[in-house]
Formats: sequence, structure tokens, C-alpha cells
Amino acid sequence: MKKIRPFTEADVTAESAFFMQRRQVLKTLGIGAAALSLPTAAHADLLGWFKGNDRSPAPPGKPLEFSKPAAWQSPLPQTPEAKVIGYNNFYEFGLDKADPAANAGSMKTDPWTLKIGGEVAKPLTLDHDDLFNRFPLEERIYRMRCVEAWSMVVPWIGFPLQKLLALAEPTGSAKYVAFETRYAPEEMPGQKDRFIGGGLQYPYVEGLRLDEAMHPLTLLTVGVYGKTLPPQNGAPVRLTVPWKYGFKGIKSIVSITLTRERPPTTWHLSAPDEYGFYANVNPHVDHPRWSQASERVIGAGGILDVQRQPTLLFNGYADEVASLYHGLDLRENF
Ligand SMILES: Nc1nc2c(c(=O)[nH]1)N[C@H]1C(S)=C(S)[C@@H](COP(=O)(O)O)O[C@H]1N2
Ligand SMILES: [Mo]
Repeated sequence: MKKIRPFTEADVTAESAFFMQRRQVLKTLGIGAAALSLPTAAHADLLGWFKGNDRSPAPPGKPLEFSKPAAWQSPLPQTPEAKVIGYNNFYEFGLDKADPAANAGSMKTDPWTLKIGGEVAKPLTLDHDDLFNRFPLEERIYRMRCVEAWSMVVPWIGFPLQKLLALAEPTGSAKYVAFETRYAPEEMPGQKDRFIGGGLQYPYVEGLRLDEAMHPLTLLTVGVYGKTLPPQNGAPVRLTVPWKYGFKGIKSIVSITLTRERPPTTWHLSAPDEYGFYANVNPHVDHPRWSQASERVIGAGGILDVQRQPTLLFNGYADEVASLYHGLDLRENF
């Protein structure tokens, strides 16, 4: 059987190319027009899904109580809320930027269980309410840079991951932290169907070095724009690591495991030459298929209102995080 190249983010990028994308999706998977004309059950499902996008959207989030520490406020213009919650990557719900908002309402996010275990003295479990009550919530206005070369500025709400890890007490053998998204194919059609899910392996997994996970910028995020996260943004809890490409920000997390070895990570598994483990934002290290020197700013305008700006080393957080990578070759460790 012909080996199929997994999708890369670039296969599914510009929101303007809606229909072209769908053709590209099928082409990448090796499905030509002839195959499409065969009305097999699988293809009927697939075409039904593509026509779909008429499912009822998730109800709006609940208002949260949080502080606004001065250190994390920002004069940068924030991306309009409609774009933050309407232009998403969450391949479990489809590949188009509009798919997650249209489809993620099917995911059950309460009750929820987040398990912290592995190389820790005190494994623990948080339930849905613990996510919002166990730690004081803070608003953090962070830059967000997707590896596809677009960017936003987002007012997230959450708590530092370091507080949760401290409770679990990592052992001396803990070197990495592994994260896993919920696996529920009945609720997440992309996990059930390779066509919808872009050929990625599920559940989506991510990882950080322990020192990256303990960094004060690293946030477990439970809200955005003053309210609980909508499902398309990774409800009820997702990771935010603002100096790394967006794909490190794994959504809808059910487990956090401290490990001795570097854990597998989804995009690296799918295309190891294109997506590294570190994924630090770096304008000097291009993606093999496009430049990372600048980025398209997702603003209030439509697709014809294109603003670009230079991309910053570590996404503008070099003063805070460059010391983590002292002596590391950032080109080799991309
Ligand atoms: N489980 C899961 N997490 C994920 C993804 C995904 O497809 N599945 N996409 C990643 C990518 S590529 C990006 S850019 C961010 C997008 O987050 P946002 O939609 O909240 O902006 O989520 C990341 N987390
Ligand atoms: Mo991304």
C-alpha cells in the first residue's frame, strides 16, 4: 500500500482557500476524483461531514473571577474575541479554521478528570471544579504565534503550571512533562476518521522539559476573554507556552505525566523534519517549506486586510526564557 504523507499544518492554512483546501486534503491522502465518485459508505460520511458545519455551537462560557497582575498586562492590541474563538486549530474537530468552533460543542467538558502522575511523590487528580478553584486565577495577555506564520494577542486566564507540579512533588528522576488530550472518538470525529483528523495520531500528545514546564510564563489555561474556555479553544484546560509555536499548546488535557525520557509529541511524530520537540519561536530558523521571519497578524479586518510584522526571537519573551537554552544549538534543536 502506498505510504501516505501525514498532513502538515501548511496543507491546511489559508482561510480564503476553503474549497481548495478540501481538494488538497483529499489529494494529500491520495484520493483522486475517481475514488470520490464512488458512493461508498465511508465517502458518504466524509462528504456529509464536509457539508456539515451546521451543528449547534457551544453555549457561551461562564464568567470567571481573576486578578490582573501588572506583570502580565500588555499594551499590545488584543485580537478580537470573535477571531480568538472562531479561527482555531483543533484537528480533532476538522482541519478548517472554522471547523472547531462549528463542531467542538459535541465534546463533553464537565465532568472532567485531570490526572498528574509519573515521577512524582504525590500523584493527584483534579476534577472540573478544582481546575477553577484550586489555584487563584490570573489574566495573562500573551502573544501567540502559530508555526503557520500567523499570530494573535490573547487575554488568557489560568494559573502557572509550576503551582500544580509543586503540589505533586516531582522526584529527582523527573526530567520531562508529558501531556495528553482527551481521547473520545465518539465526541471527537477527527479521532475516529483519518480524513477529518488530518492523518495525525490520536490522542494528541505534547511535552516540555521540566525546567520549561516550571517556568513562570507556562500557564495552564482555563479561560479566555474573562470567561471559561470555549471547547474550540481547548476546554476545560489547555496549555499555553507563549515563547513556543502554538502547536505546543495542547488542548483539553486529561493527563500530565512526569517522565525520565523525552515524551513523544504529535506534530514531531507526524513530520519530524518539519516540527521539532522544542518548537521555540525563532525568526532565524525557517520551516523547511516557508519562512519564519515574519507573521500575518490576525486582526479585526477580513482576509484582504493583511498586516505582517517581523517575528521576534522566542516570540518576544527572550529576556525571560533565553537562559533556559544557554549552550543549546537552536538550529539543530528546532
Ligand atoms: N489537542 C489538540 N491541541 C492543539 C491542536 C490540535 O489540533 N489538537 N492544535 C494546536 C495548534 S497548531 C495551535 S496553533 C493551537 C491553537 O489554539 P487556539 O485555537 O486556541 O488559538 O492549539 C494547539 N493545540
Ligand atoms: Mo499551530
